[in-house]
Amino acid sequence: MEALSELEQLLDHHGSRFLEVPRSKTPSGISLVGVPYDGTTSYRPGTRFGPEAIRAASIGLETYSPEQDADYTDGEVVDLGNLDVPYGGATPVINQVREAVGAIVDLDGIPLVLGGEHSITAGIVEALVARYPDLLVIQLDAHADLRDGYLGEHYSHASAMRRCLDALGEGGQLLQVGIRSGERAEFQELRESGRWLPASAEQLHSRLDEFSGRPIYVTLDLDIFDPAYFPGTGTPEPGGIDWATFAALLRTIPGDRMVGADVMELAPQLDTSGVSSVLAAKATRELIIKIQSQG
Ligand SMILES: [Mn+2]
Repeated sequence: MEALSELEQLLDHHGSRFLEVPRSKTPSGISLVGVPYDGTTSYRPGTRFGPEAIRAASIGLETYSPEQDADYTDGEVVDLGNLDVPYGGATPVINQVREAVGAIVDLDGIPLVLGGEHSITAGIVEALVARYPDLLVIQLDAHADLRDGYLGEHYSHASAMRRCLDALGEGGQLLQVGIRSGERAEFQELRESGRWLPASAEQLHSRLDEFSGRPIYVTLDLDIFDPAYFPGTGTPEPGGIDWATFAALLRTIPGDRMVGADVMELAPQLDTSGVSSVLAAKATRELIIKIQSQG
């Protein structure tokens, strides 16, 4: 029960909710938690407004997914609300995320984290690796995020995957899908490491064969989508994917092995049409249903 009271202290229980998912202070099944933080954002800020925008936009969505022929109400889902994070440097926030996700996992919840900026993922993965040392992280993203710190910040959002690799150590694995932006050294590492693959369902499917039976974490940086479909993000990068490609990628991932996921980098005010928030909410619904699915 210690983890539960610790978690309760970390959560803010006001505000809207995702679809019709009940608010709860206790993790149960898939447990949504928002992290409204954008303190290391290097270009255009605003992802701190992501979690609430995803919840607000979800009102326009159905609970049923035709693509997966399932309804999220078929399984257990709760919305824990947002972490009450301090603004400023990233380290206190990452510590809080690690503690909260650790508590969710200790209470047998499956974390589904709504960002916020991508640096947050390091705290999540650090917590998950403690429970799942052979974790496979699948990164869907435009950016390599392999810098070893950026602009003086160890936990920068430009270092998200470097910090995840630190956490994964020898036992864990990372696949970096759809990456199309980074510096020369990052791409050299991507090519040499074998971790890099295009946003192709066929290629992801065949790579996943190497990791059969391992627990999977999916980190979705929404800027993997083309700015034409998803302009509401801080560092948009032309040349991205469309919804159909995302759905195909998701189909290849075995949901019954997923131990968590996140949806990062929505900056809702950068898209006055609101469509980016709707896409983020739909991606969140699809991830919930994917985790609930047996395949
Ligand atoms: Mn990115």
